[in-house]
Amino acid sequence: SPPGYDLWLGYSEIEEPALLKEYQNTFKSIYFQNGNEMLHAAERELTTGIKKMLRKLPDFEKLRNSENTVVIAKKSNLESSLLKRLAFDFDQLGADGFVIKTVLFERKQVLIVTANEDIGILYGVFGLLNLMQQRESLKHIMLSDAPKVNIRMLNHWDNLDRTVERGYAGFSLWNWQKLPEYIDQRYIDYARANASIGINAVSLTNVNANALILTPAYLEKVQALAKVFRPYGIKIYLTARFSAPIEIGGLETADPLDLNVQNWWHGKVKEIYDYIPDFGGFLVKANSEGQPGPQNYGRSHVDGANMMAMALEPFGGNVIWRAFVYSEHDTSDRAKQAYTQFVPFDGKFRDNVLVQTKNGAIDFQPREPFHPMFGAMPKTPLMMEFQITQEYLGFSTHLVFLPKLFEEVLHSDTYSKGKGSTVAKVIAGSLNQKKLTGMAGVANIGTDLNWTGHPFAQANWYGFGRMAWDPYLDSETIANEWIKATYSQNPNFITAIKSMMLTSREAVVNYMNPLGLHHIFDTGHHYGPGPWVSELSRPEWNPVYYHKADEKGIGFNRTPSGSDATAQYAPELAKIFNDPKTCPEEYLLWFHHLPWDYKLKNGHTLWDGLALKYQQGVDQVKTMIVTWDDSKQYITPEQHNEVRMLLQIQLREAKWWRDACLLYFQTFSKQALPEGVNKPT
Ligand code: GCW
Repeated sequence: SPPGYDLWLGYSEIEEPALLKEYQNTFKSIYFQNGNEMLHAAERELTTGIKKMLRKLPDFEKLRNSENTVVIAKKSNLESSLLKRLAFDFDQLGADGFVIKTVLFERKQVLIVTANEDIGILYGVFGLLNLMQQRESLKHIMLSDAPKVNIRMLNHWDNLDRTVERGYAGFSLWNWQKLPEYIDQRYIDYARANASIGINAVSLTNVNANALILTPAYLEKVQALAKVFRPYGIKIYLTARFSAPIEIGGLETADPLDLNVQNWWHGKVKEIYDYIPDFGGFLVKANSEGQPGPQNYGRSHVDGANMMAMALEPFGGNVIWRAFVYSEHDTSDRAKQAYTQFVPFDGKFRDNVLVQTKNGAIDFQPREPFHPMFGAMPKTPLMMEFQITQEYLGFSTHLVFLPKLFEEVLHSDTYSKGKGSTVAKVIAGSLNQKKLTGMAGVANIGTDLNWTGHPFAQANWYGFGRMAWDPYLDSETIANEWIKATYSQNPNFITAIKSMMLTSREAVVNYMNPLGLHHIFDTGHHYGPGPWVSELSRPEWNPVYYHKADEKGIGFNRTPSGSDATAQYAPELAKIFNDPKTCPEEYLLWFHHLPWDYKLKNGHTLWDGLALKYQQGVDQVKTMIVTWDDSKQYITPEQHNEVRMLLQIQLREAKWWRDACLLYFQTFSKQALPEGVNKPT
């Protein structure tokens, strides 16, 4: 396969002789329970992995016998004597969980992979392959794992013409023209990659939706994809355009309280389930950025979401209703609007509705404080929406390891039930005893040979999946796993590249949006810097709205003397954010408008400190380049070169950000650059 195509499923050969020997002894004779297409998919994956890692294939047996050194079967298929040996409480596994354990059975070591359900076996096999890719000994292995979140989902923003909104890795994978007959191998490999990290849901189409996806001509094609994804435990969701009853249904209205509209959705849902019996449900962007919605008819988000929920309920489907709303008619702080619109509806949504909320209150910035809604809707299943595609983080050109960002958000404390009420607990449902939980990531995947454009952007897909499975995982563990599975087992390489990845997120914050600055991107494409006044009509689409720089100072006052957005957080937090002395400096200008000579904690003035942060970002990219060049010997020249070239662009653009922002802000601060900050060239 072309470079990077295999993602983290390269299954590189085991080189350490002792470990190779151990594995060869372990995998002498494998009993793999026969069964449906899901078990077959799992068995195929194990075969591929073992063949590549061990160079030779052991016997796979369909009949259990005393020679078996590996037993892979559901609990219901294990003999009671073996179960006894295993001594494991299967209740904790649920449907998706698995256990991998080596036991002494009839005087032989037997490695067991077991689960309650087929899907647990699939995840268990990927878990086993992961252990081998991590070069873990299996001699005394005892690993049990189960996901902490129900819906672990990718949101593709793919249009039917195969362009991808905010996509930087080629065109959409979905070849609508050739579907349903032509099944691209990529669909299968995509499903494998997702299953390997536990992703179990995908929404195929852009949230800025085209109603045509709900017509039979397309449903047939979606059905074909569903068939490919099913053995890998992946359910399909579709984006539902709220005005679809008008556009494809011939009705005059899409009013959710209109009986004809309700009937239309009931009929449509039934039709979809005829094609796809395990259809997941709808993902809806309504009354946001010009998309139609219930408010067009004077109805509320609850009216809209519940109307669709009722249609889906009989079939077990869900509505994922997005909370990313802000309006040109609302002149209050944009950061406050979603909370204002949604929090009063807490407890009013039907049971199969999840409200999907972006990690921050503005829009996928390099850094934002967590969205205050996460601490304010205890009666509603809140689903996290992260952006894996790097709309505001240098597209697929800049190396930025996003699990650092995800972790920061998930570890944030909402204080909604006192200290320790983290966002992770809200998402995992443990804080408010939620039965339905979810996490979505806006995909960064396209037709590029390596799927994601930047080879390191693969780590963001990988890391998202791992954190959706377990929101308490830390980013360092994820980086470690990914490097080993993707690049190399060499400890020097791993140490160096891990530290490069872990600093990369702070670097991008520093050279783009330090000290809580946000949305100072060039208008429309959001790639380079553009803090100056833009041509756009809506004030909140104008970067000056966000930084509010003037001769006196810079920043957005969101304290009670300003927009009072801090009041949307728990009182403990609001208090911390309201005082610039206690407000974490990474959020300083998010919450405060401060004079240019305001003293930062390190003693620098705000102007000097800001300039030094921009410089630090540039320097961090320089260090990344040194690290990468020093690691050349551990990878192939091609692997080295592609990232080397990308890092050169990143460095040039980090300087561009620094120079553009500092020159612009300097027109207000009217101060010289401090020592240590390079002058624009
Ligand atoms: O981040 C903004 C993007 C839009 C996107 C929107 C959303 C799909 O600039 O391209 O539209 O958010 O999340 O709905």
